[in-house]
Amino acid sequence: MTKKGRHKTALSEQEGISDPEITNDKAILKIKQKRLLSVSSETLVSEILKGQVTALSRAITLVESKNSKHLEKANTIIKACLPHANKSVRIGITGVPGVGKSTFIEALGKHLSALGKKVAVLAIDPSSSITKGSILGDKTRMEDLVKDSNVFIRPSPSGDSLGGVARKTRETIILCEAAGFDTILIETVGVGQSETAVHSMVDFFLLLKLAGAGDELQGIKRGIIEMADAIAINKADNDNIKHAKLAKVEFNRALHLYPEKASGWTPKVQLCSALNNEGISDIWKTIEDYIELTKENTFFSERRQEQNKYWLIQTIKDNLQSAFFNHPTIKTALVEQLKLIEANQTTPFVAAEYLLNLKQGL
Ligand SMILES: Nc1nc2c(ncn2[C@@H]2O[C@H](COP(=O)(O)OP(=O)(O)OP(=O)(O)O)[C@@H](O)[C@H]2O)c(=O)[nH]1
Ligand SMILES: [Mg+2]
Repeated sequence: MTKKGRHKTALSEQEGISDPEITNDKAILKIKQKRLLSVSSETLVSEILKGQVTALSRAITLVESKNSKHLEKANTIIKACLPHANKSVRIGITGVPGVGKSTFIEALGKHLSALGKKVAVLAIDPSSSITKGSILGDKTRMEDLVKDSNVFIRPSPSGDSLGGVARKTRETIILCEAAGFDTILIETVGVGQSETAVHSMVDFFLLLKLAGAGDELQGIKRGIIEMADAIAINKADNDNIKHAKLAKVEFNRALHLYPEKASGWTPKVQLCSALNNEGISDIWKTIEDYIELTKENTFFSERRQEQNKYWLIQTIKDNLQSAFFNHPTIKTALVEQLKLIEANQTTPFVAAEYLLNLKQGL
């Protein structure tokens, strides 16, 4: 199309204009970082405990920062918030891209807000740092929820490793709880390892599914079904209802094949339409039933203890790993050893031993 022709129809795109200087990313980051250190930890903690979301957001930014001064401050804040945390229900929501997680969270969030609950929505999506997909998507898809004063939405932190992102999310949960949020919803895309990370930080794990043409169980990892406390078949609306009902039968049958859960809970399969707001209150009722049962049989608190122990070990592993691989001497030596392996001049075991010994002497 010629330049002239572009303006003839309202449907044609206009050429973009460059960002004005004021939105220079680096400048904004610099200003934000300065601002973060200007408020004392004590002030932030007392504001968080009063439920002020600006302070909460700032503290989360400190948690997510890579700057060591920020992290030191973040640790002080988390420590002060810990005695006020733990008083919430943490729910993990997973499913393949496009299944309707964000739409579901919007519907559930509105339902909970109407019940007078305070809801924090977090996301674990290590891929978002590359694609920015979840941030953009959730901002547009959770439009109503963003405006709700009972709801706090924080997009996924960017991180290089799932371990790093997961640790930040766990600490963010503590801050949100201290700020009075009683229901924490954590969205994660059901591909890769992120659902295992989410499972190890929530009380209830909900798997969203779509009804297909009778091959529901194909292509789902066994592990994900085993983790699920409930399966919600979403988009059970219009022409899809028949398929959804059949899928429900099939999932129920499949769930019977799994051993009984340590929680004493029998996983449920339910239908919903997040878009039409149908089935949402039933799913919430299921979650409430689960919480009641597991609090009664003490599984709820035992599981949280187990999760804390798991995260202690996990954090040590993460730290050791990054201290090892980020050490400049090791970085250089690793490249050399990899070359030797390629040239068949050493074995992986000999090379590993050499590198580990090298690190010990550093
Ligand atoms: N018909 C129907 N469409 C739905 C329903 N829930 C979500 N959708 C549509 O499905 C599409 C994807 O929904 P999202 O909520 O963005 O899905 P998601 O799982 O969060 O996707 P990712 O964040 O990309 O992983 C959107 O176009 C929604 O409008 C539903 O219950 N019924
Ligand atoms: Mg989404």
